[in-house]
Amino acid sequence: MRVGLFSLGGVLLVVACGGGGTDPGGGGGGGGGGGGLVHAARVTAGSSLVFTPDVQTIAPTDTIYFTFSSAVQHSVIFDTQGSPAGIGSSTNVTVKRVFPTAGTYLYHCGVHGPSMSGTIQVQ
Ligand SMILES: [Cu+2]
Repeated sequence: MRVGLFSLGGVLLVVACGGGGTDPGGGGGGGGGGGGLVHAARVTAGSSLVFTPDVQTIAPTDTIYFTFSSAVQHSVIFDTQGSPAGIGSSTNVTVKRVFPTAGTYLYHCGVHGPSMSGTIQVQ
């Protein structure tokens, strides 16, 4: 679990990601009901060979969490120039990425190929 310290106007806030274990945001959507300082979205891949949602829309500098929620191996390979680093083949993991620049970012799973693909819309 990650604990961050933010100093806001002289008030010291401790923001802990909600939920249990190592999954940031737990069942929430990130932010944990604390300050609402982090804008986040999630894409999940489980035992079905799809990314859900297959099109996710975020704002520039938002954080997106890729969660591989089962024992089935997945990876993320970004196909669009200017994308953040890809995610290596793994199971039961959550990895966060930030997209600083507006654009349309295509990606696919390196394990299951182009039939398992998705899009991040940053606008
Ligand atoms: Cu996959």
